[in-house]
Amino acid sequence: MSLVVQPSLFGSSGDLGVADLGESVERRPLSDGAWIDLRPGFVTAADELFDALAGTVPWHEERMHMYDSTVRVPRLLARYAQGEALPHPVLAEARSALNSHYAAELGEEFVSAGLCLYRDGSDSVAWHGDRVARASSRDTMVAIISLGATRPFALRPRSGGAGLRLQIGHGDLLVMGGSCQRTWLHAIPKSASCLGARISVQFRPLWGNELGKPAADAR
Ligand SMILES: O=C(O)CCC(=O)C(=O)O
Repeated sequence: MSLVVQPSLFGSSGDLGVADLGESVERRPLSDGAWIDLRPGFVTAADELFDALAGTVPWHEERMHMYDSTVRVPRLLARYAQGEALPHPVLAEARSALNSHYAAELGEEFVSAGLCLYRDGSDSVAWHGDRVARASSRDTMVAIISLGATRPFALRPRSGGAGLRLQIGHGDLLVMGGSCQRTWLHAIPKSASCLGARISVQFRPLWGNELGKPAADAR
């Protein structure tokens, strides 16, 4: 698989690991009890982590049913269930830092990791709320680390009205929390101007876990 990466745009340097959360996390309340947290630069030396994940994760393509046909899911995927070894030690470090920061508020720990590889701007994820979490009356969280090309992360209220588009960059952390999976939708839209590949790592607690979903209908 050949991927276009833009090392000149990557500003990371120093030790590979994760930075502090604490007061560096900025919370933005949304409507209906949803919120997002942002922590730019959470992963340090993020270009090395990108290269390691791009090269070693067993990425696979999935297909989904759409009306009367089966179509290719426009991104590559990998999933790590609770208890399964993560593909890089920095991801274990990130999950542990997230658990220290969020477990009291979340009421449980992040356990699983889903990985997406957007090979270029024609890969995307359509508007959705995570399948298990959106059907539940419980609030939950999804913590996403973004690596590689900056892509707009779009959010809009399910009930209509103004949404927002965040530019989530290399090494940044975004956490969707509260009622976000039930009351808001999110998407990574296709982008004609995106010049490189992007990897996202989504940490989920057991309650919001997407694992076990039928591959054909993820949304
Ligand atoms: O790639 C991302 O940042 C979002 C992925 C996502 O929404 C999902 O896998 O459900």
